Amino acid sequence: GNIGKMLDFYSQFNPSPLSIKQFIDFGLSACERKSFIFLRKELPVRLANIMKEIHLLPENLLKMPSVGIVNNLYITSFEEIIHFEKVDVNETTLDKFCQALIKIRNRHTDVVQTMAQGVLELKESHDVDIQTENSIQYFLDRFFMSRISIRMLINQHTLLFGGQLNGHSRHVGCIDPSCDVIGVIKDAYENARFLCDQYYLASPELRVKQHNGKFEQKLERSNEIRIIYVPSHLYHMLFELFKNSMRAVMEHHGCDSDNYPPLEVLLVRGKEDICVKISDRGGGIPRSQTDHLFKYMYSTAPQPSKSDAHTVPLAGYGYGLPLSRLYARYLHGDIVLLSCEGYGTDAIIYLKALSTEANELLPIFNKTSSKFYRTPVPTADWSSQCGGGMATRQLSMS
Ligand code: W6P
Repeated sequence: GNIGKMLDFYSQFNPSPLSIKQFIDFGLSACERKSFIFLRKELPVRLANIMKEIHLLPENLLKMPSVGIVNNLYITSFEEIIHFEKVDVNETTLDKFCQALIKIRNRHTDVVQTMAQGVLELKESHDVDIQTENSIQYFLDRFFMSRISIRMLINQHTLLFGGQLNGHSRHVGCIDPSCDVIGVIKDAYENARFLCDQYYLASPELRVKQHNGKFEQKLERSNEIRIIYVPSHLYHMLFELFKNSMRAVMEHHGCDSDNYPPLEVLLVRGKEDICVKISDRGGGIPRSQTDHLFKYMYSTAPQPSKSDAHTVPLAGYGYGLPLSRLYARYLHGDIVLLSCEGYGTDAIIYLKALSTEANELLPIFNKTSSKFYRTPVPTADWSSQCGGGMATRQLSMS
């Protein structure tokens, strides 16, 4: 049908990744018309690229009701945006466009949960082989990354031009050009600690150290570490990692202990990287488990019961760690876990120190994309005796 043709058309184009510097420049020159012209093409391109990929999912997953729901949301939103393809640009159009974006953002609020539900539906109805699991991992990383990027574009446009301008704030849309990293660390810690106290009636303390390599080299006048970043993304990563560390410490030391080892955070600014290392003495995890913590299929816990009103669905689904890593990777950073089993775990957030290197990382669809969904599990070319021990662990406090 017509929608199919439009999808074919827009999926031919590669998404245009922006750098954080471009986001800022766009925001400061603040031309709503320019933003509109860019987005009415770029949003359909990003939507079409990922919608094409939905159809490459393993057939069994594609048939799950929740995946159908998500697919329909995307179709509706795609259609709403391409309505703006050939309209003349006046005040009314710009206002309608803003309203449409807000409606689309609200429509897609629960997509992560719905997708997680789809994965559960698959697990409950089929045996999932390794190849299917790999395809799902590959897809969800790309799908959620696409979603992060689309929401970023929508947020920037609606915050800059949606009427409620906040002239007093230094923020440019959702970007803080002088983001106080220590401030975000303390904020995320306090909120994770609040949950931890509710759950365990105690919580580990926080110790923070910072080292500004650029200050040391006299490249900066202040040793305060401020970066150009999206504070909400940084908060999301830190909050998730703090919850995991706190949980590990509380479980490892028993709730009747009155002396929990503190969480130690080291914040470092180098020439190229900003590192935030969170060290816990929560007993660590076996090396064989660390990669699994980022897998959607391992972390998908059974649906929290409706009676358990305190359960936060996302935490219950356990997509916190893989999503946090995507937030880091979105602007070419990363999250790495290093554990010493029997002692504790270091979680490191890497961010780009230079706003010129902090470009969006976007999945692109092309006609060879399907090969990634058909790639067989490679045959072993190293000897091995061990099978896959697959203990599932629910990591997030909910
Ligand atoms: C653990 C397991 C984990 C995951 C992520 C972050 C910190 C920690 N600590 O024991």
